[in-house]
Amino acid sequence: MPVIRRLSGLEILDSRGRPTVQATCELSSGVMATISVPSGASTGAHEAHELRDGDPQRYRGLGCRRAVSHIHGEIQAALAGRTLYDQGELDQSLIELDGTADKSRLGANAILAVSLAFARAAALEQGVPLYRYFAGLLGDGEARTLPRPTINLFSGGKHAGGQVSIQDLLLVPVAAQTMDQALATVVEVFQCAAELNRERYGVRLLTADEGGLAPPFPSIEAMWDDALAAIRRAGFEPGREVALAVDVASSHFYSEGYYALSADQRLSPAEMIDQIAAWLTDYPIVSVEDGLSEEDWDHWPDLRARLDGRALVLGDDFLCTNPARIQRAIDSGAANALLLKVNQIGTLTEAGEACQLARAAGWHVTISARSGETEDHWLADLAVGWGGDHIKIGSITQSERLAKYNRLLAIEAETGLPIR
Ligand code: 2PG
Ligand code: MG
Repeated sequence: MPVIRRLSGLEILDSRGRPTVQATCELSSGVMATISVPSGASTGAHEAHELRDGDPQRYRGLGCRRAVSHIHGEIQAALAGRTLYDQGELDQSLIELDGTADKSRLGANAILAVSLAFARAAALEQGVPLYRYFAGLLGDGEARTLPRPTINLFSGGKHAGGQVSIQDLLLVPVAAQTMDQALATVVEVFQCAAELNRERYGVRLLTADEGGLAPPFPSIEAMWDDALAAIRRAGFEPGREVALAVDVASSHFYSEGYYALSADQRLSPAEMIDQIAAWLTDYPIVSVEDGLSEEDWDHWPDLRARLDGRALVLGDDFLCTNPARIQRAIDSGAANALLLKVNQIGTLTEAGEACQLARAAGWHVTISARSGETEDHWLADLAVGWGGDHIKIGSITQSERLAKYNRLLAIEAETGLPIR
């Protein structure tokens, strides 16, 4: 059983140049592991609390020195020297030590960094790859499939200049049989889309927070049309070989009961659902994330009923990887898929509960990165270990994203597992 000898933290920078938290966990066996946590931009209102320093003179208030000091300080003092039965016991101790519902005292960033660093150290101590350690948290320790990637092509909303309100248009390489084929397919479509952007808008390859292209589309439909044109130009058949997914991220343009989809479109929830259904008729969309706002509980069941059997109704900000919100959504028939982001809830154990709850309800699970990422690639192991149906990492242009795609390629080469 692992005994923590030492914990330390470090403030590092994420892919947007904003501070985030790295933690190192040393066990009494001498095994040491370091891990870093991501951070979002289009965050849900019900996410666990990232502790930031608030000093406007330093990183515009976003410093993480306080969170880091909790790792060396209070958390280490409480945990060092204790024999921990397992991940569950560690995470429960962290939750109790913090004592708040949203982890705001010690910081969800500090708590998650320790939770994950312990996981990586425990996997090393057990001599198993990280994906097998994760698989052991929810099941028998066997990984059986690789997740199918959903990969950002175009970006809008809070991840780009807001030129279109919806946040991510993603490619889903539905015919790919291997991770290698999936990536080769998407890279080809991406290159064709970049060429099209140059021809239509005269812009060279400029990318948004997650590496997606973000030209000045005149409308949302122009963005969908360009995606289809790029798929065709790359020699693939839209729908049969490459489908589309969307993160509408609609909480960010919802206010007082209306969705400000564009300058001249202020839609009621029913009109918003009609609009999404119309996109599904015109384009091969297989997954719709946050089609409605995180507070619009009344209308999510209508959205699900309308899209059932056609596309996944995926909750991100809406569910916040929070077991209580997921249970409410299951009970009210409000969604049928969970976007799982470990830092929305703050420990591996609670994220695991969220995953199992969704699975038990027959839901689909997409394991997701954040817009602020680091070069760490534990997310790939998590998606394999927890049997994610899809993984959402971002585009294929930036190393904080590619670290995870490359890790998936390495796991594929090592295990020969099939893609879902
Ligand atoms: C999302 C994520 C990732 P963020 O909304 O799904 O794309 O964005 O990390 O900014 O919340
Ligand atoms: Mg989202």
